[in-house]
Amino acid sequence: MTKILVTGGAGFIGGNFVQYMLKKYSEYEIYNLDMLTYAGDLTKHQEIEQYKNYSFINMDIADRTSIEALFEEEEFDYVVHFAAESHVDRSIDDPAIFIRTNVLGTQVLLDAAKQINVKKFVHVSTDEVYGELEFDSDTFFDENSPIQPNSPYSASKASSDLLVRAYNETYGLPVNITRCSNNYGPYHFPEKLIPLTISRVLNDQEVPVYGNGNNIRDWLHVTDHCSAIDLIMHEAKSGEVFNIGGHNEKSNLEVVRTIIRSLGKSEDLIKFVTDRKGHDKRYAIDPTKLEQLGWKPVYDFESGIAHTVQWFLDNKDWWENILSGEYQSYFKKQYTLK
Ligand code: NAD
Ligand code: TDX
Repeated sequence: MTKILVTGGAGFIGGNFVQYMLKKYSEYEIYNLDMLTYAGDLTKHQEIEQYKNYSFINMDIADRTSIEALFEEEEFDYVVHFAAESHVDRSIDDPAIFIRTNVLGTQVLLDAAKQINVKKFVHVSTDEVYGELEFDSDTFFDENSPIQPNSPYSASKASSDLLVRAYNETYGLPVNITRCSNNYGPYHFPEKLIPLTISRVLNDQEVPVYGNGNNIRDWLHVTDHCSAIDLIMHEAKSGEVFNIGGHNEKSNLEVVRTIIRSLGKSEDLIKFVTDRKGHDKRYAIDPTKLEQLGWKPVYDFESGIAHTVQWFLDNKDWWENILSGEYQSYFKKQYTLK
């Protein structure tokens, strides 16, 4: 059987990817490697835990000895690397863990993958490595846009991208780098704008909007990100970089208003708060290269948000459990809100 190691498969996108792959390919063995930080949880995988071709490995990607021993033992065919510290605000507060996990952790995995000659190492990165675009321009990020990260998070992701590129050039490790726009969907951790807004609006609590709310993000439903990675993993030539995005640019205020409207609540819940330091103005993806490989997203923004809001309504236990834990102290430190 083909063995696929998914790192970060207890988190938001990796978790969706593990479920997507298990449901689509019964002939693959899926190994979910995750060290279960605040952002990882296995309750999302109750349904797939019985699958014979699924296993969980509790491990730190930066633990070189354990990672190298694991790769020697299992001889994975593919590595799809999601594990990371992923929240920009936390990186502004405490960058060090972002360098350890995102840079050193990626290097450890690359060394282990090189040692056993994996067929492909897919490195899941982000459009934030390109920095920001101006508001009133019709420019987009393409795969040749300069790498100009602005936050400690995006700088750590850019550093890992460059290592992946170097391992391909220097050692011939077969790789792809993917750079996706902002995701949303089931199991999105409620520190990020969309799940934060949905959970707070459902509890009739204020929603913090940074600055004037005019910053723009390009949104993609997580299932469409999963299908893109599936295609790239199987079909793309080694060494290629792919941007992933679905032409859904929205200002933060538009996003928050859409959610408030869909839940029948009042816009009085919007609270403008101090802006994020170094807040990137606009992200927008040109996905032409990926479309030419045959990819098409299923969701537009309206249907994707409707699906996501319904999921949060149907899965209150999952996010209420998160809100009641360590999250409380993070939230109090980050915001002063009613
Ligand atoms: P997430 O924070 O929800 O999940 C990250 C997972 O990685 C968690 O399960 C966590 O436990 C695990 N992890 C963290 N440190 C680890 C370590 N040292 N060893 C093992 N596991 C560890 O993140 P996400 O939003 O699902 O993002 C996944 C990947 O996709 C990241 O690499 C991120 O940069 C990238 N990405 C995210 C978005 C987005 O909108 N969320 C967009 C583009 C790219
Ligand atoms: O409380 C908030 N208020 C607010 O106005 C939060 C948490 C965010 N925002 C704004 C900041 C951004 O302009 O909303 C926008 C989206 O913010 P986040 O959800 O934190 O996402 P972003 O910073 O854009 O980064 C996300 O997309 C790219 C992911 O967290 C990254 O992991 C991914 O690489």
